[in-house]
Amino acid sequence: MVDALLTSLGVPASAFTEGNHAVHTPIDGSRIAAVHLQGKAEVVAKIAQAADAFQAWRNVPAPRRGELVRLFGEVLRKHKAQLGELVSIEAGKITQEGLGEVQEMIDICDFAVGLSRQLYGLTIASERPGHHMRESWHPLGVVGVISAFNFPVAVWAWNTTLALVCGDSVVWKPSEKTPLTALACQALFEQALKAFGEAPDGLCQLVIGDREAGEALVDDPRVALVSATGSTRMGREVGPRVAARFGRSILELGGNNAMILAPSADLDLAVRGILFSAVGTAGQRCTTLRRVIVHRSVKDEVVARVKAAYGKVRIGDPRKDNLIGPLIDQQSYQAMQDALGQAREEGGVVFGGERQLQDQYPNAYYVAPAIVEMPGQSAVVRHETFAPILYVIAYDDFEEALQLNNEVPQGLSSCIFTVDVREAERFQSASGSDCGIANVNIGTSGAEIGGAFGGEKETGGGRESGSDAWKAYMRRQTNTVNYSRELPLAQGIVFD
Ligand code: UN1
Repeated sequence: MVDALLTSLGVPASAFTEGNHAVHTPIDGSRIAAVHLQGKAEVVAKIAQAADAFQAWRNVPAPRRGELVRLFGEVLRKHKAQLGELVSIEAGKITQEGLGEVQEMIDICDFAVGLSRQLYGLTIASERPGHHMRESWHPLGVVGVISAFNFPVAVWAWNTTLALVCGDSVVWKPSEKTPLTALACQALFEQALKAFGEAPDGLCQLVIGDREAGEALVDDPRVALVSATGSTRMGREVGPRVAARFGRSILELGGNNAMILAPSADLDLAVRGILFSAVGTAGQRCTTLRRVIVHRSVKDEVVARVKAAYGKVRIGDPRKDNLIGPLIDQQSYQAMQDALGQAREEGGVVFGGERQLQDQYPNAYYVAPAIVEMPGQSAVVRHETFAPILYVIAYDDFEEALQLNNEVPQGLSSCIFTVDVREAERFQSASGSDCGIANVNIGTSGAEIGGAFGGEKETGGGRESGSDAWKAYMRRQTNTVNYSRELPLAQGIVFD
């Protein structure tokens, strides 16, 4: 299924046929490739190479570093269709979303190229005569990127393009569930390197491995920054381990994203917003809409309309004309069924959620998206289940809705549908949503790359992608220069 595709993307056959680790497609559960899992020694060797590459790369002028990323963007534009298709095969995303993910890579390339001429520092007024102060941003070191199956290529690109223009080298450990897209990204990046011609060897490394490989990356003091995207459980291990060696981390972990649906909302818009956010990517985005907090006066109508839409949504092979592809694997399916069982025990009324197409695909896990009307925000609602389950909770008073929005351990994305400007502004104010993303009249998922991406609380606090997220990939230096013939001391101290 994938051999020709991988070859067309420049991946050598030995990389996906000769390994000890089987790769399956979630489309029908069949085995599509085998890759070699690398252990600690191989990871350590790659980190050493990346550390050497950093020594040279940090001295290349930033706009020149940007040129490498510009070339990579061109390579991606040329291979968008093939890489998008590979994302569909390996991660199960529908064609539109596979292509969208590659577009997200192209967008971040453009952003990073512009940034390569804008790594601005500050000038600071000195309190001393004949002195000036400034703040400079310097390359940081080796950046370790740990990414998840659900955005197998874009999240790597967010991190890598910024790291490269910032003068860093990169070692990437993708999810074991999606090594093929990673091999393809590496092959495409090598095309850009070739066109660029003068990058140091080992600038961007790929490690296909399991937990052992991840640990080697997390624990190595040469890895200055670990940017990890995945579950809160993973982040709970990675964060303290990196901190224990005084490394830096960017954590982008679980979300439990809500929509407040106010009585004034444009319901047509809201239902469309719910549909894309809740069932897109089969509910497997960190930004997936998991909770609708809806005003009691419109609840029945909203639930009826969402159910009607859910009933019509086409489920099946993500490369065909469908809107929902498969879950990534059997464990995901089991986790979804367990959550639905728990929801029933906690008083929930479940609509949908059943397995689909089982006869056609006995080894793949397609599900109908589920809507669960809950009496309140019980334990199951507070937990992130990575599947298309949408909990619906009624509210009477706006303050109560805000409280429900914030009363979960995670803090990634949130939104409100309202035409009441007071509610919209309050939602985005200091005492409004406590999430890293707070939208008005659009859903919780599908953010553009231009904004900083990430969230608070158990989401981990990190920011990737746009705005000034680049600063996390550099080290800040404060410079004070004396151009006088005196040596005045700060704070007026006399020390003669
Ligand atoms: C993720 O699921 O880890 O905002 C990233 C979105 C995408 C990124 C999701 N741009 O839904």
